[in-house]
Amino acid sequence: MNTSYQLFINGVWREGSDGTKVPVINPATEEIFAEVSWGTPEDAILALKAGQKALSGEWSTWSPARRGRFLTSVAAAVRRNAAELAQLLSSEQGKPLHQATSEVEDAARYLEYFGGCADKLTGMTIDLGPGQLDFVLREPLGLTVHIAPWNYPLDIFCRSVAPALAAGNTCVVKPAEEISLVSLALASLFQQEGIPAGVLNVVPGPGAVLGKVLTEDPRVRGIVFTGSVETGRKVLEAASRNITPVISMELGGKAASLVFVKDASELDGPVGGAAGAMAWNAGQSCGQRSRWYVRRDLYAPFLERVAERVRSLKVGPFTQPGVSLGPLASKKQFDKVMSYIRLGQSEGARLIVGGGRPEGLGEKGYFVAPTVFADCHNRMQIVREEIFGPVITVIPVDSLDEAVALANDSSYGLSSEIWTSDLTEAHSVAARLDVGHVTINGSAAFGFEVPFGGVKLSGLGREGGPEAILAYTRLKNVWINLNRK
Ligand code: TXE
Repeated sequence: MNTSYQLFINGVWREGSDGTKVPVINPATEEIFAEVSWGTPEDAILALKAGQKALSGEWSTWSPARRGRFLTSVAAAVRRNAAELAQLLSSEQGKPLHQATSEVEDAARYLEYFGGCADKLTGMTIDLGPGQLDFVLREPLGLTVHIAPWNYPLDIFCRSVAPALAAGNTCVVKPAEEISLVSLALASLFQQEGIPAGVLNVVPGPGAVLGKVLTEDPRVRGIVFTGSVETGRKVLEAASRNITPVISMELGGKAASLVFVKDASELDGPVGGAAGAMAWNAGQSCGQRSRWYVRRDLYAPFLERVAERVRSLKVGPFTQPGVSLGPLASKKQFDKVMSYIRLGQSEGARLIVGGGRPEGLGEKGYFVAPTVFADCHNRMQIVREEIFGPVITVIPVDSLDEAVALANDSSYGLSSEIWTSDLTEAHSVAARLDVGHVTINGSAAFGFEVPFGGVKLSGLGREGGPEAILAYTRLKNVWINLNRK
């Protein structure tokens, strides 16, 4: 495995201009296993200049079909290198290998999906009457900036870079401080497959410093951001300086799951869903079902079965076989989650299982045992705020109307779900949940082919699906006077 990583600017690998190198820590062992060069504001400007210059270089001669074929070839390269990418992702982010492998495949699918969209973009003509011809061109926005988080670094890189490149834009990517190696490894595959210099640039480094430079610059014609609400507000403020379009902002959530199956014999699905909400990415997912509103007659058996299932989850480093969940990605996230666990207890929630470090794993590693809080209510901070860890809250409810009202009583609105065998109930709840994404009888329907994004504080814009790529384009109207003498 490579142990020293550099910035990728204008097709060249380089150190940051002030020579800063930062150690990269394996969150399961707290040991340093690599180092990465960090960029400075000067490096960010170099990347922006390279991206802007590339717009009129060789890249502008590539047909949409060629851009599409290129992205497909990068997808194939990602698959050829899947084992290595997954190993790197697990090493720096902590998720078990099977989850890292699934994320690598997701990254390949985004590249493939938007590669396929590249030559399907069209403009239109508008009939204004005789003597005139009016047509509408669909053009790329230009230089785009992509600020990525650490929870799904490969997946989120590809879900915005792929449509941006498919539509003919150029990109500067700023990965999260904690997790940037996989983004750089991915960039090397783009390079290997022949991306022209400057079309894709990756600048790791301090978010507050680089993020400000990248989002305030007048050369930038589109910004994509995934991260916290607080930083999202800063990005919007910075973008307002030059009225730079914000293509999408995905700012997390506090997804609700409504358990309304017929009786306790149908609890397998929701119990598996609750365990999955804690195990997948150790709960560090924007769509994590963290609030469980359970019909009162199902409440006791649900809690009993979830506790039993959670006790069977194996927590540990990705190097151990059969691990269901790994450590949290960083010390910062570990401290945040542990403080919410303490808060939950002081708020009066009943701890059913978990509640601290798992036993038998020693003192090293940012491990948190899957934690279930029962007897919660909507005024508790653990129910209102995004914890972003393997913690769920469970709340008994007496009716579907009450469950929908409580689910919607949140400043977030990314996604939510219902478990039910009643089709009418399912449709009615889907219509009433104030979120961008609803699932019924399962949580897994996130994907490349479907629009994903939120309402309220969860953000704006949609990633994925056939319309997502349109947000990376702009319309230009052209009118011709056909009667010129
Ligand atoms: O987020 P930040 P953090 C939530 C989750 C998590 C919390 C904090 O609850 O616990 O946010 O995580 C860059 N201008 N989500 O501190 O700061 C930063 O370098 C521009 C949910 O990591 O928002 C990183 O690349 N960019 C979420 C990115 O913003 C700036 C995923 C996100 O970091 C910047 C991640 C600035 N001023 C966290 N300051 C989701 N939606 O899934 C920092 N950054």
